[in-house]
Amino acid sequence: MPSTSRLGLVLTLLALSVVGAPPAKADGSCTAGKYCLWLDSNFSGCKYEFDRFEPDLRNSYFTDCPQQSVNDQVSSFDNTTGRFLLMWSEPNYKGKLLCVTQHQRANVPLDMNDKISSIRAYAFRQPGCN
Ligand SMILES: [Ca+2]
Repeated sequence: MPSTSRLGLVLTLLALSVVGAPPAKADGSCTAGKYCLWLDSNFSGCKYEFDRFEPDLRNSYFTDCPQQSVNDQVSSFDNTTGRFLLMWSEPNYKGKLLCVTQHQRANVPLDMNDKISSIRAYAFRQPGCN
């Protein structure tokens, strides 16, 4: 076998191993410009990364745990954007409200832990948020 085709085979195998790599494991990082939610506190467990409004988290599933609904399960979050996030305990932006500031990364307060059901982002701080 000429060395050039052997090199080609090696490169093909390398490419296949990259393509066939398993999806990224759950970790505590969040891509810049996205919002991230975790099933557990301290940015651990299943993660959901998104960048849109979420009127009803019953329709959303953790990226790395496709059977696990995000609804009523969120215990920590990371807002890597310059926007303000509002999180509600009920779908369609209703119920109890949790205000998240720009670039805030924290555990969900105890009174909202495992309750968040809808999320919306705003360019400006909203009434009802300090
Ligand atoms: Ca809820």
